[in-house]
Amino acid sequence: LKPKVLVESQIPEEAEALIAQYCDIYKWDKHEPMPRELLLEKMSDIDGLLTSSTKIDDHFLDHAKQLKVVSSISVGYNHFDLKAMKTRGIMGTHTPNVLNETVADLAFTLILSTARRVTELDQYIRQGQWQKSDNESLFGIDVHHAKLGIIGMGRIGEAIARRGKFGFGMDVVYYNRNRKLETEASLRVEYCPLDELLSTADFIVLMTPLTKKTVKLIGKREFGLMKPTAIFINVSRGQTVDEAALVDVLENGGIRAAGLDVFEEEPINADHPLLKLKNVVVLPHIGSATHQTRFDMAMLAARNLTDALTGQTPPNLIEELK
Ligand code: 8YV
Repeated sequence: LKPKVLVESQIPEEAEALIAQYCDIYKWDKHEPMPRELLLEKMSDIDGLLTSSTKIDDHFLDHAKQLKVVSSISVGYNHFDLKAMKTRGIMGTHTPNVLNETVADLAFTLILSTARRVTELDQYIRQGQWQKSDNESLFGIDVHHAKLGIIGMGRIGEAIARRGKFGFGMDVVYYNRNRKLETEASLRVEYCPLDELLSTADFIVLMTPLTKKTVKLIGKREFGLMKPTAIFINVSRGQTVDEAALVDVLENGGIRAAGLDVFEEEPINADHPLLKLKNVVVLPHIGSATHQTRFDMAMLAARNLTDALTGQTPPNLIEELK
């Protein structure tokens, strides 16, 4: 008898075919997320779940008595209650590495588009405001040779640092829970205490995972330390930032601009005050969303799932669950 798998996310045929070699698949193939009630009902005889963001907590696990593994198509796993999973011996896997360069590209997209006001000026043309003469009111700031401060120097942070250092000649500093001496040597970047980074960087990129310790890591006090010319970029999780404080500081000219791929609540409400601000560039959580990278992530998640269900150690078992 094959193990039963619930595939809750949209995945490519190739990933499905890989899973089908070893498992019986129940597939949710609608675009909207599977309703929680239906999901809980389905979980009663499921051995493995393939998901992207479903919250795995005690309540969920109470409905999933057969469950052995949750394989997430994401590098972040803040939707996993690690304690609940560990207590019950449930494996959890994620998809690191394959998205590093893609997410770093997106971070730079936000850096460049906030600095050079790309979305604002795109609107300016579309609204028929382009006059013949060049005009100082359209000017932006330089990215090249500016100071880049990266908060969270993991694999993606390093890919961002490399672009900044070697692509744009930036002065790159980072803050991380622990120092990364090898990274400092290979990328020629410097460790910097958080407050000093906040008060000196021209571009501040938040790239930390969301954990109990990083909830609202950047709030009123931290925004207050930033230079009025600073640009703040968030490509991690919305909850790492106090969004109300961000709105405040942007409205009051406390910083120059913000580039955001993530929000406290997703999808963000179309009436949200952030969306009224010209100096904010927003994207709908697409950091890893290229065809190739999402394909690679789905294949890796499928591999993690099938390995776990065929008695092998999946390649990307979450560290805290080992
Ligand atoms: C995920 C992400 O695809 O990997 C992550 O942690 O944020 C994205 O790449 C997304 O979370 C899926 O919902």
